[in-house]
Amino acid sequence: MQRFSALALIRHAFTGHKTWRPQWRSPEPKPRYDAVIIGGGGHGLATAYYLATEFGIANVAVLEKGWIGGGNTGRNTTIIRSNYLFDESAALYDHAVKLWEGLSQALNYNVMFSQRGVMMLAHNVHDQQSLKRHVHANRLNGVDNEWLSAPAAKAFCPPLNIEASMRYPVIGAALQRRGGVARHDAVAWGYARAADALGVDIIENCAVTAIRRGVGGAVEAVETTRGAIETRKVGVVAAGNTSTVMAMADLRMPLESYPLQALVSEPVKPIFPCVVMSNTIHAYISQSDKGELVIGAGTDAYVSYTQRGALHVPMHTLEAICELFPIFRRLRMLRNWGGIVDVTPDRSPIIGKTSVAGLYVNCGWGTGGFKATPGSGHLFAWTLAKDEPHPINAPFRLDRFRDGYLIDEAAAAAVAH
Ligand code: FAD
Ligand code: PYC
Repeated sequence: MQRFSALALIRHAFTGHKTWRPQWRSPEPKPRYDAVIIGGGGHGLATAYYLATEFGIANVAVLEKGWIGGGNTGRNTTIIRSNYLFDESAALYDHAVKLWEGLSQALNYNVMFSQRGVMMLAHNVHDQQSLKRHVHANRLNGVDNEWLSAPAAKAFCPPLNIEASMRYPVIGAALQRRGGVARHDAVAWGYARAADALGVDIIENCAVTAIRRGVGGAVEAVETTRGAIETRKVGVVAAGNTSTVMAMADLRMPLESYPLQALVSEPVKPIFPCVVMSNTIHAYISQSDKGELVIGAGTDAYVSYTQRGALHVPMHTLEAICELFPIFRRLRMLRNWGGIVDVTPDRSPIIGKTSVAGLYVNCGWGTGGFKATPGSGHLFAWTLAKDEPHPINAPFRLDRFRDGYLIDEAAAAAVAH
């Protein structure tokens, strides 16, 4: 005769789960996976990789509604830097830069990380004061950053226009030499291949549609377009879509989703040696190894879930690029696209536990999470494995918005938006 626990019967009566099973008095059956990661972008795949390599947890599934790297990971302008103002942020992003420095070797996959330097331009006294403040704060935190005069900035990046007659003349720049770029697809593929080899299941075309919770509200499974999957730990890493996924567990997130755009030119011979960003006149640019100039535009002014944005946004960026680099005026643009970024009120990410047992979240990277990919994956894996944050991600907890402990990194992280 089957015997049911009273709790199981009550749960069935109140939740009406379609796949309810008799609860034997013997121990609960082991769930299918030790952990499920929702989102097969760089951050999700890196999380699975570090769960397997650092914490010996390889019985993990990464669920991706489209194809791996098809979200922001494959849509960004790949700028990597750690020149953030606040101590918490500098520690977070520099943790990532240090992992980038050994990533191709660790994954045995060339992610084409190139530390060619990231230069941020100053166009007025306010920019100069703000960027110098960053230089000093970074150096106190052991993060490299240096101030360049306008002629020194031009020597570092010869196509740069430093004519005093410009509408927004360049009066100096902050240079982080350890900053640079990487190949975005390769980051997703490298982590995926390495995680797969360690036993992680990566399941594409598998959208999560519900998060099922059991006794006490703890996570017990996810429902997907390919069936239900049992697990007691779910990590949500679904940039741009975080609010909709978290709503499946009845959690409201302090996030807004915006389209952010980028574009590339026709390929040309190597001409642009570094990364240049101008927050004030809204432009950032580098050259990919294929030869295309990679140009970042801004976010739309209002929220949306479309992976495209308004045309006037990249047009405005191109005006700024032509003024800063007149040599590019006759280049043709090949294509433009958008991605959905989710933005917190203090422009800093959220990496941590939630009020739902077994549910963890990693989001809010806004316009700047590509550079964080290895660090984010490593810290999120730690948090999932130990059920507590690493000291580096402890300040980035979700409930900081409840008690007002805001990091407020907007000035450094919001780039040209
Ligand atoms: P994603 O790669 O977006 O992965 C999330 C995945 O979750 C997606 O693949 C999505 O399909 C999946 N998903 C969503 N919902 C579900 C569901 N219900 N079920 C299953 N899967 C789901 N950052 C920088 O540091 N430097 C830059 O230069 C830079 N430039 C940028 C330029 C643009 C145009 C854009 C759009 C972003 C830029 N960023 C930049 C930001 C950066 O791209 C992101 O912060 C980062 O890539 C986020 O990585 P991710 O792995 O969290 O997200
Ligand atoms: O965070 O460096 C950055 C960045 C550049 C473009 C978009 N984000």
